[in-house]
Amino acid sequence: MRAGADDILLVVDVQNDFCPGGALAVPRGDEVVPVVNRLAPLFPHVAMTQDWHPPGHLSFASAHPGRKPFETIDLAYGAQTLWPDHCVQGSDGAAFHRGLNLPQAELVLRKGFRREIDSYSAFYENDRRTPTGLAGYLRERGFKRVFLVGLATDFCVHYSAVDARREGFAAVLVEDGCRAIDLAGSLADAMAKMAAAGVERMTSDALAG
Ligand code: VGL
Ligand code: ZN
Repeated sequence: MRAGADDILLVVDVQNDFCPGGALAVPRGDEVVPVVNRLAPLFPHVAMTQDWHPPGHLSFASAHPGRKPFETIDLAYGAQTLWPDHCVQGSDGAAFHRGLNLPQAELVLRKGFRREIDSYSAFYENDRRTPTGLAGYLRERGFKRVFLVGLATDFCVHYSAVDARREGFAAVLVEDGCRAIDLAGSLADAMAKMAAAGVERMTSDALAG
């Protein structure tokens, strides 16, 4: 399988805080870096997302006295998992992994910058209504299919893939280019929801071949 002119690689949240040693480390999250570096040159177009929270973001457990990371609370828009403080705007944790080699990336889309709303998806914030602008960008540029890699499979990659479908794009999860947090069955749940939404699955080897 070869990537064509209508295809774009979307590299989701490959940031220090999601890698070992980071504030919200995804197990073996750094292992996606060589996969992404190998894959990206096979695509004519590459875009990246960057989780980008202001201090005191409402997805942080620290913003809710008495609450702990990984608990769930109800916010105005529904259930929200609470996280350790992570990807604070301008911090080292919010920077891309230093091994990532993507000078050709055409777009860096920041998300989660509104204090009151989290944004797992690259397309919609967690109220599922506030758009980030990515769908319009991709449509205006004529892309038809989005290949997804990055962190974490069961959160930002999952929501982005499902929303790509919702916005009428074909979506392909490059499985070995992702790693999961896997909080209480969230990976199995994410895989089921992506399958139901028509997200295809592929390995990076199938793309390179
Ligand atoms: C993510 C939890 C909180 C992700 C971002 O990139 O998957 N997960 N913020
Ligand atoms: Zn976040």
